[in-house]
Amino acid sequence: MRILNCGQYQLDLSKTHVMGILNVTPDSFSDGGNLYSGEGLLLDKVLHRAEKMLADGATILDIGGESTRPGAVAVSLQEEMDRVLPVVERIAAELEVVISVDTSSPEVMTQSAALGAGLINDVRALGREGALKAAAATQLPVCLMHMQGSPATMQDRPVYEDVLDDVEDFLLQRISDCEKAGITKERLILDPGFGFGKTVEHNLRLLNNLQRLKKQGLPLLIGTSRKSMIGAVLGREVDQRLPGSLATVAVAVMQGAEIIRVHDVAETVDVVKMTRAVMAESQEV
Ligand code: YH5
Repeated sequence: MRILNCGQYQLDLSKTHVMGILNVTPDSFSDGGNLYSGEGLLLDKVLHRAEKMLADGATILDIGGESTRPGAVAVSLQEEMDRVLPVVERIAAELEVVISVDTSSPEVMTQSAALGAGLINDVRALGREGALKAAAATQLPVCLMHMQGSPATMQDRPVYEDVLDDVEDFLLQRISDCEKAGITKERLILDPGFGFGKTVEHNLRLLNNLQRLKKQGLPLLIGTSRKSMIGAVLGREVDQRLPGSLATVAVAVMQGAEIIRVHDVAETVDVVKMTRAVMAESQEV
């Protein structure tokens, strides 16, 4: 049985896991309802939203304090710590769920792990100074995501020789860098990084060819929820992208993605169940 050891919790990789997005950035306009008052982050509201996601069937919650949307400006380390750490601490104390921290900062990795986080999700694939070492020491699993460029400019004019080859080559290099730093393959998750330095065509090609990444034998995480590739195909604003997002989930589950990162947990859980039921048919006698 394939198992991912996330600190005190284990994830059974024969199942498809839904990871609920819990943004703790003041500018997360698309997430509905603000988690901030004039006084700052409202921890009770965050906890309430986390509980709802669990009740809806999420098995992982992804807590992020840095906006990595296209064009987003950098956040200071202190600001990121002030946003993320109290949330990790409170959820770890009150809920039974794997906590993922969406961070590129070594300090946030180290401190989140000490407070009970179970997974490191880094859109920069441990590329920051000190991140490989910090992540290695936590003993936690790490999601390595592909990005071309940086959030400030990545959508300006992304170009690839071949997006499938380039993403695969990058991730293979990072796997090797992780192994050298003492992070074994059993701890790694791969993610093609939808929307991170990619045109709509690049994103669609990646989604239609997830089997290529599956070949590495590592679990896959995909995050397409409400992203602009859906807006571009359907001509929908961000609050009208749920059906499009769900279609991408079915496509990813069919190709064996193990972790699906989404805003809309309840709807995604239904699509995952339905897709898995169809897939199970071929295994029956
Ligand atoms: C991801 O794909 N994405 S943050 C723009 C949007 C909607 C959503 C409205 N962290 C990923 O969710 N971590 C983010 O347009 C991630 N994989 C992993 N592993 C960006 C985001 C978003 C951006």
